[in-house]
Amino acid sequence: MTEKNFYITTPIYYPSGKLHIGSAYTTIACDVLARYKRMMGFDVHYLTGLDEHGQKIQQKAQEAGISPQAYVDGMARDVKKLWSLLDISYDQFIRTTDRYHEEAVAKVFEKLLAQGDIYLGEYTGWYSVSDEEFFTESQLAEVYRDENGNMIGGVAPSGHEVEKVSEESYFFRMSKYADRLVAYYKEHPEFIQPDGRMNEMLKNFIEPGLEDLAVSRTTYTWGVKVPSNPKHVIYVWIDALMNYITAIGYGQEDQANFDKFWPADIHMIGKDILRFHSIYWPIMLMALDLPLPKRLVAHGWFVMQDGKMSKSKGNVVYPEMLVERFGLDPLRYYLMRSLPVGSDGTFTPEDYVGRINYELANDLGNLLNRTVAMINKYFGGEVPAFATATEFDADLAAVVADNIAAYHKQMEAVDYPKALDAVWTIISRTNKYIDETAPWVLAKDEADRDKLAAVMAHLAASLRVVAHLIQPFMMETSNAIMEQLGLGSAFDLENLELSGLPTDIKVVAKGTPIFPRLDMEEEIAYIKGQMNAGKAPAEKEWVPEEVELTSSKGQIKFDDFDKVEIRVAEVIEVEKVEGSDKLLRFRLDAGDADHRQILSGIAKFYPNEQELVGKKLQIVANLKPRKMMKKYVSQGMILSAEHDGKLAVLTVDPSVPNGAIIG
Ligand code: ME8
Repeated sequence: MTEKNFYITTPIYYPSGKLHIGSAYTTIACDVLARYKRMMGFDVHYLTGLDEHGQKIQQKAQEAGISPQAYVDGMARDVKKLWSLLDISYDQFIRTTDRYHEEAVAKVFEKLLAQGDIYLGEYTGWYSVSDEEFFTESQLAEVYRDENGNMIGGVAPSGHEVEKVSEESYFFRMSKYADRLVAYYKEHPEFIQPDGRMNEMLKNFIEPGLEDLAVSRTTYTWGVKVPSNPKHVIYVWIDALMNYITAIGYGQEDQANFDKFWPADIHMIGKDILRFHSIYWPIMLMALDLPLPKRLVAHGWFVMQDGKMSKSKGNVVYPEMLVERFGLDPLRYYLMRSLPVGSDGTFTPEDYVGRINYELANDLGNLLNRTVAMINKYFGGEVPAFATATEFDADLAAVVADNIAAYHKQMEAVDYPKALDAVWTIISRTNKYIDETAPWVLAKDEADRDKLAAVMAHLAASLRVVAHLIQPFMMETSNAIMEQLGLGSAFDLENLELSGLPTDIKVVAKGTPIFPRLDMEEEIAYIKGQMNAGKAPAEKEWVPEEVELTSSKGQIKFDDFDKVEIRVAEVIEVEKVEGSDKLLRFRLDAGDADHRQILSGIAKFYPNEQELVGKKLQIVANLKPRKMMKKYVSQGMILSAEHDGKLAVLTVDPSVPNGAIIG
């Protein structure tokens, strides 16, 4: 007996920004397949994770003013939170900063070096930090030249600028494996899907001659170091691709999962990263003498009507907003139904709300409502046993059977729009069946009682089929349908048939709508408003929500901080306070009508206090005045920093006017 194991992976995401609905697509798409395969009796291993090394992450962390590790830790928490919101049923979450992964990557690199697949050389080329990718001149979307025609820069296809990089680098002998790769493509035409993409890879990258790939960098440090030459950091793509095997134990003591699950059944990826997965990754595996993954599925992108999603355009849609407003199922449904295999899909708020109203609330929701209501009305809630009695039954049964088969075929092909089309064909046919059989007419005549019973059974049976088929896509809706039909959670997708309706079931006494009808205009306006709210790029710039910043006090909200008024104040006079060896009494010009007085306990740090006269200090200006030493009112607080037993008042540049607000 062949083992029914199934290993599916998403790309590991760069934790370099908040994930939008486009980036969430791949992960939901894999989740659907993982759930489908589990229902079909497979032992599934679903891997996802984060690609945490590289220059881009190092830069992002720097911008956020925190260490790369703190940055990626925060991001990993945020991403896991999002996957939990989207109910992603992953079995494993790998982070390339996980120790086991780093160790295995270093080990493999040394192995490839020792066997001569990797060698040391000199690299000069054009590098895009944002893409973490080198480009040849011909691969660039735009090339900048000086007046003599020499290339001085350019723009990658992604729109990011490239910079010239010249450094000592290790190279991978990709060229050595080119013929073997081409032969593999020929023997395995199913290796890259959708069709056509394999040719694209051959034409654009392999036939022009596969260049050796620079696989180390010396210009940054955030990555896995080459053990025998630690000034080199392993190129982030080599590091990242290896996650698919290190996650399941390759190069480690316990290889049980590797033996069980490798080669992967599917690497699901976006079209932009197909080159890495279809050329470099197979070659790395060949060099390691490992079998290649069975299938690469490269999907298109979600774009907006005005092009790619981008914060500066103000057209980015975040999954959290859609889930909060409309629930999870519509989002999963919309994304899986709207992206045709192999091409890009356009997200529009109109389409989003439209699909909820027409396909989910009308087609599916109404069918359930009517069915539950009629079974209650005509049979006291008890679902009649499945039987054939009307002239329309056979056609309904045929349509259901055909579309169950079509559904399975499309699920295997990872063509979700077509799989869902098959389900909606069943739904429409069933709605039509209600019109054809007109149960309200049958109910009038006792002689038609058997027919009426058969119609009710067919409706329940058809909805049961639908609940099964949508389960991998919309868990909550599927469960709700089963619940309302009185079927609990007795799923059996493997043996699904219309006639498989269990006997002795009872629908709920009162069905609840699974999708409320939406006010189209209002909801479209809502989504558009939320998209525009993200327009100001600075405001939406991502900082991990939960980074552990060092602070001796608890966190406060911005509003709390905003209550404090800090101002520039010039020292006009200062003197020691009689009877206290701690206090100094200041007269300050803080832009008020009159000078103000502040007492500050810093005397022992400024034995020669007169040196402070004329300095511009920072004071808390709106602190409630308080009486000190019984006779002096202190009207604020002077800010200072204490460190290693020393103290310094905080000064500002003399050019800043007295009273200027600091914030
Ligand atoms: O590429 N529509 O990570 P990533 C659909 N770290 N898919 C989209 C999309 C959109 N608008 N935007 C992004 C990386 N994606 C590497 C992977 S794997 C060893 C290393 C998809 O965070 C994109 O195509 O840039 C890719 O599949 C995934 O999101 C992660 O992209």
